[in-house]
Amino acid sequence: MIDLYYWTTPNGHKITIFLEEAALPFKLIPVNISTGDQFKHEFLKISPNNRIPAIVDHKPLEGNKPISIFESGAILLYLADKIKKFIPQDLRGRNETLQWLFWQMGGLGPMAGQNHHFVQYAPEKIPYAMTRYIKETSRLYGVLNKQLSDGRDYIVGEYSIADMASYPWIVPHKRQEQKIEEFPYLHKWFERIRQRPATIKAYDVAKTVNVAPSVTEESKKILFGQDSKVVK
Ligand SMILES: N[C@@H](CCC(=O)N[C@@H](CS)C(=O)NCC(=O)O)C(=O)O
Repeated sequence: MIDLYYWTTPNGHKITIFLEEAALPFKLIPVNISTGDQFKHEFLKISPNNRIPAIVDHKPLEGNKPISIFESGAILLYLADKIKKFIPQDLRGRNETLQWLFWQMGGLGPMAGQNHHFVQYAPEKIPYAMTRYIKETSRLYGVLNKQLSDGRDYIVGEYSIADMASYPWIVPHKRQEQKIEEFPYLHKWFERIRQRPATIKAYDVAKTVNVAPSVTEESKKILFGQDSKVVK
């Protein structure tokens, strides 16, 4: 059994998408990041960066001791390696998948995250910051659109953890001030993933965990006022 420490955000959705695709049984443990659950001592032992998602696998392939993993990219890779699915098994396919997974982790995720921050949440409208991240998000959409432009259905051909990592960060395309129809290959890819039964199930799970998702003034203080004291 896998314990999933989860909240209903793009990085959380990555893992429910994987687990639903793989039909792996899991126990969902909500970590409400709007109320500060991510700073609890027990959670920090599993996720020292005070961020969701994290997992504990009670039945790893090696040994009897449970293994805990934080960072969504590391979790996706661990799970894909465990079941030998959603990552090609040949050298070239595996490395292509890792490049796009790292592209999401180091590029699309953080840049779209800053876009969300400055466009939706920052208390002041800072035109330079907003333009910077809207444009950078657009550039990254362009990169993904080009990768998909040779007629392939998914980022590395077959459906993989690179797609599962990227899709949840394209879901808020309107809030990111992107016109998805201007990226035709990306748009078709997005619809293809949106309609997969496992994707639908993963987003249905989210609705049961967080019935009224909203970022309040109180939660903004928790989410955006952190310094090193929160992990002491
Ligand atoms: N690089 C990390 C980022 C995780 C992350 O930023 N998680 C957010 C939700 S999407 C979170 O837990 N935020 C809690 C906080 O900011 O205190 C990953 O991919 O796992």
